[in-house]
Amino acid sequence: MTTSTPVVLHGYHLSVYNRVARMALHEKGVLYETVEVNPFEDPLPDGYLDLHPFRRVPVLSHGGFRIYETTAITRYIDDAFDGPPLVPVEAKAAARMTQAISIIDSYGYWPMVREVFVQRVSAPEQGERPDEEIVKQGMEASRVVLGALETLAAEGLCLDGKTITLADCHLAPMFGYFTLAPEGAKALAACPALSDWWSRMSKRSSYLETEP
Ligand SMILES: N[C@@H](CCC(=O)N[C@@H](CS)C(=O)NCC(=O)O)C(=O)O
Repeated sequence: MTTSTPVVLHGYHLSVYNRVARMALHEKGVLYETVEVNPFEDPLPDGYLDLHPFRRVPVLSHGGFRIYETTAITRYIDDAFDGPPLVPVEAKAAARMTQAISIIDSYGYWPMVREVFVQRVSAPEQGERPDEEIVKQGMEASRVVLGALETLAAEGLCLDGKTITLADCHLAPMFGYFTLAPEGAKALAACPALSDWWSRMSKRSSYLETEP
């Protein structure tokens, strides 16, 4: 399959995981089309469950090849297309990249995005009062995640904001939302290596061009 085969990303414009995939496509310089699917709507568009039985976004389609789960999607993007490699060749750096992605997926997404960001930023935008108990609980869990990622960033094998990897693409959209909450921005400021990473990443064109 060549790069002239159409690349289509089914996703929701506000979704962090959709933006992760878009950032990887931008970093590789891949041209793609988007199909808007809001996974929170019921019912989902006809046939969507055939693309993603777990009712999530995104799904990538490249010719007849379809794939869901963002980590698999971004790995495919890195392997299938020309452009700068997004997975380090060196074993320890590659392992740290995978570790950072796994940390944010397993322990970061829910508290940072679905608790802190949704309650502090989205709820008031929709005229709702934030649930302070959920924000507090989300911040407690998020601080553990920031601490773990600060250790990785300080070590220097990933998240240096200069050599871009799939971990940068995976983390940046979540940090973008998290830092819109004042307590999120304050907690990040207490992590010097991660703050350095974020000040570079948040100015990167792949991040800016994929702004929801
Ligand atoms: N494990 C999935 C997670 C994707 C995910 O949770 N996407 C969110 C949007 S950011 C979603 O579709 N949420 C719908 C829901 O929770 O019902 C992946 O890596 O792609």
